[in-house]
Amino acid sequence: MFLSRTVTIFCTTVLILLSQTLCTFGSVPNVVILFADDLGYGDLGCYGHPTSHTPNIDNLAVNGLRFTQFYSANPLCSPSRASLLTGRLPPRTGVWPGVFLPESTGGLPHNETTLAQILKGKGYATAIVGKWHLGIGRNQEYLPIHYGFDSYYGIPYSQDFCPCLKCFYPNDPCFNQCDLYYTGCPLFKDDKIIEQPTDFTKLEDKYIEHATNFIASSASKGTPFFLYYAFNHVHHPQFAGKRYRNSTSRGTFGDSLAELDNGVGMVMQQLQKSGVEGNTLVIFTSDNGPSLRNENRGGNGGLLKCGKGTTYEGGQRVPAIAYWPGKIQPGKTMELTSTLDLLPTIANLVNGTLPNVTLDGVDIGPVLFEKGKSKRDTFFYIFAYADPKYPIYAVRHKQYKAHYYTEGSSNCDFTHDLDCRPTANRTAHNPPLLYDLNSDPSEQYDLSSDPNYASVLKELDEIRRKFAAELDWAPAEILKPSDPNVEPCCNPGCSPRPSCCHC
Ligand code: CSN
Ligand code: MG
Repeated sequence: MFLSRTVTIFCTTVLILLSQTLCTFGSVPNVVILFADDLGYGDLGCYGHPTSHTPNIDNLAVNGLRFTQFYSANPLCSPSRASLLTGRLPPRTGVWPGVFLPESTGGLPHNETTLAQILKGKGYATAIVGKWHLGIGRNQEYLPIHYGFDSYYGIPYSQDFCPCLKCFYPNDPCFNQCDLYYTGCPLFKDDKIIEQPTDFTKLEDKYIEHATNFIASSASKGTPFFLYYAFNHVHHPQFAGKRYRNSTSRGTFGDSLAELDNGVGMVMQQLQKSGVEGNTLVIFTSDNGPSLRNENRGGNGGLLKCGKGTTYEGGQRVPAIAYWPGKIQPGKTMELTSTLDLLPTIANLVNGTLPNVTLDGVDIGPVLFEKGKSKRDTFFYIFAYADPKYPIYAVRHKQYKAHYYTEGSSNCDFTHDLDCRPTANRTAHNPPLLYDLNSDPSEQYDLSSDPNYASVLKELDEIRRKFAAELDWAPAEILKPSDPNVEPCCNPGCSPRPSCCHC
């Protein structure tokens, strides 16, 4: 009697465990994050650009969910990327102020938990292809393979931090300023440099090959996978290979964007070929708004004010599309959402363990899967060159946004709006500038002197004070001293630098 009961319980337990294993095995989705660099709200065909050629991304938008109020965590590259991978704002990650340079000794602190580590904990294969920009380190301790990624293939920072030799096939020079005093752009495989200087005209094809091989091999093994494909496109200097040079009517920016779009298409094609499209969550978005310092070779923020580097809408509201046939209904959502929300959303989706730290993201699963409301009703804008003395430049709560400080950016030089340019020094606003983003997404009509909005101002100010008081600032990683030996060189110890770093 006792024995048979034990056997029954044992057998039932085994059955439950077995069926759970089988069911989770079939249902744990793959995750693909396609992350563009400096792509503005107005740059894609599906966001209204008249001459961009983005058929693959537009197809994701038609068959997926397109966001109209999705925010990158910060208007600049390194802080934005740290926040994407951790779900935490730059003061908490320590990735402030500004961006890592090739000789920076700092990087994403190792006590941060990345989305890759969470997924690794659930048995995922993980890969990053493309731009990292979260540090290299004296002993390469800040490269992605130390943050939960099984493999890395890419250039670890922006391609203007290298002398730009040739950007377009067959032999077109690169436009815009590139830093001639740095070593040639290093292409890393894991922690080894395999090419220096990198040939931009062949780069995207190599990225595509790595990304699609990773999908194919993970899928054939039946291993769930996480691919983080961080394009160097469409950051300046723009580049593209043979097929895309002069392929669009939008000039060099359009050519670079068309090549990015092809990368998206090749990833989607591989997901189909490997039979995993129906079991993969794909997110496409951008690290920050458009660079507006390159005149007609720059990006476009559409109807939003200013761009990269600023806390106006153009700096942080970015295009975003979520795609998962059968799970995400096609359409458009106006829900307030952010790159900060991806970590908690994906962690919950796969039943992963959230790190025991303060997160700035919320689970937006209901927005993705149920046409529901976002749990987020507030967004805090922190300047690109964050400073604890001026911790929060602007707050959005529901449709209202108050700017307590505004400042232009070198990334927006030459644009028509003087508020965006580097000559617009930090300006404190008391009362703050107040905009209703539902009726005025372009931030043109300040409501702060209208007595009808006094209570809105008061509420926003309370939210801001409370958050500023609670916000902890990790030591500034980007202010760590620089060391020329950190700058990647395939011939360590050679001279004369930088030209000897040529392999
Ligand atoms: S970023 O772009 O690295 O993608 O953020 O390439 O803000 O001084 C930003 N900046 C060079 C850049 C300089 C960049 C800056
Ligand atoms: Mg960027």
